[in-house]
Amino acid sequence: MAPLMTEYVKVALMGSGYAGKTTLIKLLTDGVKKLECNYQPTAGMNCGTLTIDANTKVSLIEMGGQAHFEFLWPDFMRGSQMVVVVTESNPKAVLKTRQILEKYKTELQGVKVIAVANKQDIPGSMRPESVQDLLGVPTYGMVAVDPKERLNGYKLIVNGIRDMVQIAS
Ligand SMILES: Nc1nc2c(ncn2[C@@H]2O[C@H](COP(=O)(O)OP(=O)(O)OP(=O)(O)O)[C@@H](O)[C@H]2O)c(=O)[nH]1
Ligand SMILES: [Mg+2]
Repeated sequence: MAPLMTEYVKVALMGSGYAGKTTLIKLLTDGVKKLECNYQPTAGMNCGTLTIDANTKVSLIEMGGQAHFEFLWPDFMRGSQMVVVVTESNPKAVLKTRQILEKYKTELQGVKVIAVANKQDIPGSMRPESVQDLLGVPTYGMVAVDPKERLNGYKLIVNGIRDMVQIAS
């Protein structure tokens, strides 16, 4: 019998510091009931694994968002099959995220890109549709600190990679 190979899909999370990338990885990969709320900037990179089915796993790789780690981003982007841009949903943060997408458009060519409009629980947040208008990539609302959002986040990743791998439904 031929051995079944597990296929790893590399998905990179990018975006400014404080956007919620580490929180999103925890939401998706740990079985935790309550998510930590104290901010510890990610140094360099961080990763987690998401099991999709018997043959498919996703490596979620976070690129630390603080400016002094930005030199690492181009390599991570080019080595990924999908990039999820995580942004806070206030106008200032969204415009900053738009600049990031503009700056790295060459590296992102040929890479599937989606955006997560995170922290929708904060009053005055922009709606995902408005964030999408500014960013120009498919954008989904998220509250990464809310464990009830786990399934939404999972679906977002699975639907994003669906056209790249065979997923048992
Ligand atoms: N209110 C609210 N806070 C959130 C949400 N998601 C994350 N946070 C908080 O925002 C802060 C930053 O979250 P992180 O996940 O550490 O941000 P990051 O993108 O990994 O930051 P870097 O590692 O520096 O790039 C933490 O205090 C989180 O608890 C959310 O949906 N709502
Ligand atoms: Mg982080």
